[in-house]
Amino acid sequence: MPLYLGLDSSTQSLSAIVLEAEGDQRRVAFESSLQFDEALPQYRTRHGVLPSEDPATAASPPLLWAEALDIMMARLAKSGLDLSRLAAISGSAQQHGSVYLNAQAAPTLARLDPARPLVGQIGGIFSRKVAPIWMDSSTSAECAEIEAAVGGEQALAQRTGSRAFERFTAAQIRKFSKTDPAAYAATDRIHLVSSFLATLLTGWHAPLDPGDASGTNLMDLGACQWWPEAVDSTAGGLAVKLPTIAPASAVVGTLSEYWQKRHGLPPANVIAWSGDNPCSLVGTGLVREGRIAISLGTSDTVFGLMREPRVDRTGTGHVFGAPTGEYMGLTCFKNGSLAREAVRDAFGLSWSAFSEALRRTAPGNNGRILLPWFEPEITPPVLTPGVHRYGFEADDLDANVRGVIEGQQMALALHSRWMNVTVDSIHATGGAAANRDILQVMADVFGADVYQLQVGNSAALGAALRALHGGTAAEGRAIPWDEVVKDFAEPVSASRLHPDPSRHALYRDLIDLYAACEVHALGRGPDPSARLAAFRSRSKE
Ligand code: XUL
Repeated sequence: MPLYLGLDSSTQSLSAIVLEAEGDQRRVAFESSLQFDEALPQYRTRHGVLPSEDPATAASPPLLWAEALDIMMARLAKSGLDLSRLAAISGSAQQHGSVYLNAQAAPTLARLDPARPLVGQIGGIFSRKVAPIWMDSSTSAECAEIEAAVGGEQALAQRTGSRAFERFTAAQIRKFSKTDPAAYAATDRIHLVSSFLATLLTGWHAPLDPGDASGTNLMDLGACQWWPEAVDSTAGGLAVKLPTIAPASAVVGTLSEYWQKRHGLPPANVIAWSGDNPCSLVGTGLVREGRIAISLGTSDTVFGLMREPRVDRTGTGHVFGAPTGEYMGLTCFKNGSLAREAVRDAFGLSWSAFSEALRRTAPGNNGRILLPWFEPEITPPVLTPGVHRYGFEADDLDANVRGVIEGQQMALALHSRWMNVTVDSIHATGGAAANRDILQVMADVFGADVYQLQVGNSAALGAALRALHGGTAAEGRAIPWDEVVKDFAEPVSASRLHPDPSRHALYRDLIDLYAACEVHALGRGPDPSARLAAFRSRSKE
């Protein structure tokens, strides 16, 4: 029976899932994960990111991702699986991050020595040692410049699916071209994390898929090709430095001889890699419109499939290409797991003590609200971090625990309204989706059933399912998406959490107050403290 490998290079870790599948017989045959900070401490990352004095900048070493890939392939080789059956590989990667390669990259990757580790051989292929990643918010000036050059925010959003965002690749490339023009000139190819890792596997410059390319602010969403106006407005000479864009299910090469000889792997097809969110769309089984998924990971994201691109006129969300060839709507929050951890650590709690605090506090937090901006935030845009507490102090354990979870869930609900989806059920994924107390708050805030999924890492699973989809299509036996995700990405019915109608009614009111707190904290509206006090006395009646 053929095997399909999905890899997921996220902010903090690299994971792998191997599926064994033929007809109705299908199972997860291998799963493994390595945390960057622990497995590769020599890179000195914290949560996968290089320390920086400036909270607005965030970068990671691309060599770290390459070394992790080599280690994971070695683990796979030792898994005991009959890898001669490995038919196809695909991958998922954190979105937006960019890797800058010089002209040495192509010849170096074409003649790697399988007797030696990858990392010792590719040190010379980078024109920039670090890769700016999605957590970077240092490019507001470049965003404004790009929008002005293409005719404004709406023009850019209509064409590319998003207004200019600091973490998107166009603004990052522009900043690099301005601050280090010599290194920019020495750059032969700019990959996203996804296409960089695919390139390491195939040994030549791999194309990008439309899902990840739509996270650059450079792709024409309708044509699934680079939009020359945005490309030319971003940096001089950029067009020739960008990879090509291929359909998400395209075979972009085969596993190069390096991997075959080094780890005893076959010349398996490599299917275009994509971003973690497009992969998670498949990994949470959302191949039909009408349901949404919420991923509670390093970033918290809310997303769903769209048949037609409905661009967000408020400028909050994004429309990306979906692996099915359709579209997906997405809103991203930077203060995800690190914000939950910040509260847990501030009180020295274990996760079970954190959950206990959540259980013993009243839904609605007695009208107390926390805006969880521990780091600069993406949604809404907050460049200077700062946690805002309305009605309580920083040392109140219970109010902070409930405050961070309710604040995040209300922000997810508020800022996904633009997608215009009637949400009756949510597929929950990401590390924190294992916590049913958090998911109950999600169900109550959204007024929707919430399901957990069998496979926790939906991005890695989605990558493996994309390998299955692309791999079988390449052999001329294409499988419809419904069947691809069947069994693997189905919600577990026994895991269903129902919303409580009275709690949902309470959150429907509180969410307006949450929105008022956001507007106030951003300096654009009055202090809502009196409204919160009125809410508190009403809920005591
Ligand atoms: C999405 C986004 C994050 C990253 C990291 O737009 O920035 O979700 O993909 O996971």
